[in-house]
Amino acid sequence: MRDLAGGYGIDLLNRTLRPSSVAGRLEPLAPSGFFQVTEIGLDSDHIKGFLIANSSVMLWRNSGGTLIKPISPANSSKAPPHTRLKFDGVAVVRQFLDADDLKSLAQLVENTYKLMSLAQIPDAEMADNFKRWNGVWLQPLPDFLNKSGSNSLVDVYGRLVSTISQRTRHLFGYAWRFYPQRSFMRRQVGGATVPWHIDADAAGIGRSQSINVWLPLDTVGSRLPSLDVIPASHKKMRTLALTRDRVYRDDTFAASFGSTVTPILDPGDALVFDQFTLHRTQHSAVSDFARTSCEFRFIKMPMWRRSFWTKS
Ligand SMILES: O=C(O)CCC(=O)C(=O)O
Repeated sequence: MRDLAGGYGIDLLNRTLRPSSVAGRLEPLAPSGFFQVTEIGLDSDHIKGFLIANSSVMLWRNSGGTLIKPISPANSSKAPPHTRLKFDGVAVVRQFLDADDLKSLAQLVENTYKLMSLAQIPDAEMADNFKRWNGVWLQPLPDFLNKSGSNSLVDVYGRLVSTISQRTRHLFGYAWRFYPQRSFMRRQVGGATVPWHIDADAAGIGRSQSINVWLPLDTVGSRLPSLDVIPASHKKMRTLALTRDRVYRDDTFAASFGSTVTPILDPGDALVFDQFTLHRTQHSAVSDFARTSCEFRFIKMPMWRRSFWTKS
């Protein structure tokens, strides 16, 4: 038996086995070369165990230990984030933000919510979204902050956009451009959850390529809900007609795309996913919670616009 406490890196979106909080042990399953992970204390209705060998992972659920399916090799912790994003449609990036940037983001969000609840919101759409789902769109945010006399927060916002854009481009490719029109902060209260969907239709992206850099400001995946995601669902979802009708929201429909993974994330970690990856608010979440997150979306320019962009 091999003790995991040394920080054995099983990725599987790091759902439970994390270097700092590993509670499991690896038992070699001769002669397969696989290892069985036991004693890992997973949620009863979710993944119960893994079989891993090099970069391949298989998992099974509670019911009778049946293997479900191999997870794409891209899920290996060794694969770089852009490879995981390409093959799985989702990648966890630990410490995407450093401690200072995280602190700035948390302060920006806190102060913005304070101002939004006190001040008049001149932008009608911004006011409506704040009222309906407690969301704060980023496109009109600098103007709102300026008009509220909070020029220093405009600077903080500008610096954060620049840092998050640079990091995204460094990890996922230099063609990605920040898309404030479809980016926002969200403070979910009272257990409001979002059902299965893809951002391409539900968030009205309207671009052929887009990713979401999802940054929770609370630890999620244990007491507070993370996101459930279905790795590799983006490949097939990309081929279907976009529709806002119920079919994408349906559990059976989503289950036909494969198993769900639910990463545990700390503030500063990012879950980065393709606009066609099926996801929802973690289903096993408690019914009454308050949790804050930011969604920085990025798009890729068409080739002709990219060369124009670089010249201008
Ligand atoms: O924050 C959540 O729980 C869901 C977020 C989400 O799925 C989205 O905005 O696309």
